[in-house]
Amino acid sequence: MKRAIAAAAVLVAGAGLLVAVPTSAGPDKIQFPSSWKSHVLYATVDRPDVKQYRELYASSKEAVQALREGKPLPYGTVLTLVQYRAQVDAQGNPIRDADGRFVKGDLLAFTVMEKRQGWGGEYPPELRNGEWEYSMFTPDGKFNEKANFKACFQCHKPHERQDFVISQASVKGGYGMAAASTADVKIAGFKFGPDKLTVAPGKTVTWVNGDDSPHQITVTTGAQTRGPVMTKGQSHSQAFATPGTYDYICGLHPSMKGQIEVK
Ligand code: CU1
Repeated sequence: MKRAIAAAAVLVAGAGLLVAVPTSAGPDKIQFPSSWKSHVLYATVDRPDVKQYRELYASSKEAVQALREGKPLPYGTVLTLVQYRAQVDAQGNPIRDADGRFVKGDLLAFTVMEKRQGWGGEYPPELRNGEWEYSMFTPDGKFNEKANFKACFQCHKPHERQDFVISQASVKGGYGMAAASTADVKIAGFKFGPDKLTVAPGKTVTWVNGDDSPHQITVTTGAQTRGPVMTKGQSHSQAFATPGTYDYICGLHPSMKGQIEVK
């Protein structure tokens, strides 16, 4: 009897703790979505820059519907990004299947974003992603405490208008590419086209992002300049007044390289 009372007291104390202690922000709020295989596969992504093949799962049909309609996702939504190594040939280049897509190799990691009512209030406005939290897990479902969670918030922040879900661009139709006709450099498949461009001094160069993934023009020659993060269909323009050779990369995917020659 004594033991039962003690146990009850512990239970009450535990419940009291849950109520009294304010929730703290952070990845530990998210549990590993062990049933991810039964979630809805809504997109697959080839990532040439890191040689990965990725699958994107949503925890409900309603969440996928909201993505398609460009609406905020329902509370309780869990989006799971499953990252695989892309299979490569003898030269280390990713192998492509009959449809030109990457082929799934070893499982590398899980990255999860989850939205619950009231989450996120602890973050400063410049970092907060609405009511989303992010977490990362190893292939065997263990929490990856070494992950840089701040980077999740920073990278998703420019996608506020699509409820911070970068992959919405791959699901939602109707993204106008009208700006593409004004592009000097088009971005497609994680490549700049052309990757080398020669212009006269004073010319304004316009880049247009045709990828579902965001990109960011970052000129590395001279004083480094970082353009805004471009989501799909967005453009960035920058004038080059002084003759010279200017190297640039994508600030989000530094393996993407390009060059502007001004002469
Ligand atoms: Cu990029």
